[in-house]
Amino acid sequence: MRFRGAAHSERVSARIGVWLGVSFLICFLTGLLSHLIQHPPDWFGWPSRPVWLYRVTQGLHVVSGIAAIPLLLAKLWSVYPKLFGRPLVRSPLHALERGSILVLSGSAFFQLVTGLLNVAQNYPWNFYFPQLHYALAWVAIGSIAVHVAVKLPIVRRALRRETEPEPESSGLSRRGFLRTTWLAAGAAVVATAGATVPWLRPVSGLSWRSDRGSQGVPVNRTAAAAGVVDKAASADWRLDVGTRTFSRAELAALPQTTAELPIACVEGWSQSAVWTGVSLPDLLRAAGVAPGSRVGVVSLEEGGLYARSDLPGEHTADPLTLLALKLNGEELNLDHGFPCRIIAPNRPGVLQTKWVRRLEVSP
Ligand SMILES: Nc1nc2c(c(=O)[nH]1)N[C@H]1C(S)=C(S)[C@@H](COP(=O)(O)O)O[C@H]1N2
Ligand SMILES: [Mo]
Repeated sequence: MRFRGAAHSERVSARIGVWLGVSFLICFLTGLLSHLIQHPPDWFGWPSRPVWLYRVTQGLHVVSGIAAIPLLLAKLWSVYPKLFGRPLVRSPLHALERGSILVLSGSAFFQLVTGLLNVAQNYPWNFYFPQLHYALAWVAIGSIAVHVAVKLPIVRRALRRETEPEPESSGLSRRGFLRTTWLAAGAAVVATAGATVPWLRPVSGLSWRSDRGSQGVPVNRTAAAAGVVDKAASADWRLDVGTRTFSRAELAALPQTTAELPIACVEGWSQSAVWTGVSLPDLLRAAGVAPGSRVGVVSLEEGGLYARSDLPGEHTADPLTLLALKLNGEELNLDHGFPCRIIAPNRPGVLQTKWVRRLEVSP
């Protein structure tokens, strides 16, 4: 079998490979960071400032993953003739190399497809997505590292060669193939990045999450879906903070803080809004607790994955960490967390617990 298409050259393959490697590395590091923030080990601390940092890192995670999809397809296209090379296995090292490419392609594909479906909020599986996505990230980055190490001499050679004579072929030239690849990656980024970059929104056809939803902010899980409508709307609702109890009127009578803070969902959309409520340091002081204590946030919601979150001391000492009562100047509605919700700076959306019932203070 002979492959003579312009795309199947070392140089084309190496150039796409470099960009694919860069986007995978960005995607891996930002994903690892997001994982550490959500499941912090003892040695890990995440600051509460700047308020927008997680919004940027998670936006980068989704954008680099999306850019990687056309790059991966182009890369596979440019090297697939090799997959038919014979003999199948030349040496143990060669077998290892081929095996690692199989693992690499499989895990990379899995990551990109599950990530994309997650961004589209489409969950056609019944496993808990983040754990598998996280585990396979290590498999993907590990096999990429092996692949890069093995191919480094070829990549060097291919990138150093200034010009290679174009093979005589009909159809797309090398330059044309590369240009098409960059265009496809750029288009994929622009089509989705509007979910987190406000000025891209008008041209961002696939960023369907932005600006939809009540009070100017998207809603991931409604009060009805969480099964909290009756309890949240009840006049009997009270908030426990350590050993103290507050009614909503009492919360509204405490000093109020207003701040513009983003919700940055792990699914890639983010949206800034103006929130008003009691700052955590003020609330803790009113309850006789020292700001800077660790606090567990418990929702009225029962059994949901996000029915509970933990606020590290750094966040409970930050005057911008709010127990919000208002959103964009209106009373918080049920879907955004009425009677009150947590809005803390520089955190993933999954930790911005809605329909708060209790703050548990740890010593
Ligand atoms: N109790 C509870 N709080 C929750 C959730 C939830 O399912 N239950 N979803 C979280 C997620 S994933 C996000 S992105 C934000 C979204 O808040 P919003 O609906 O006000 O935009 O709320 C968070 N708080
Ligand atoms: Mo989210």
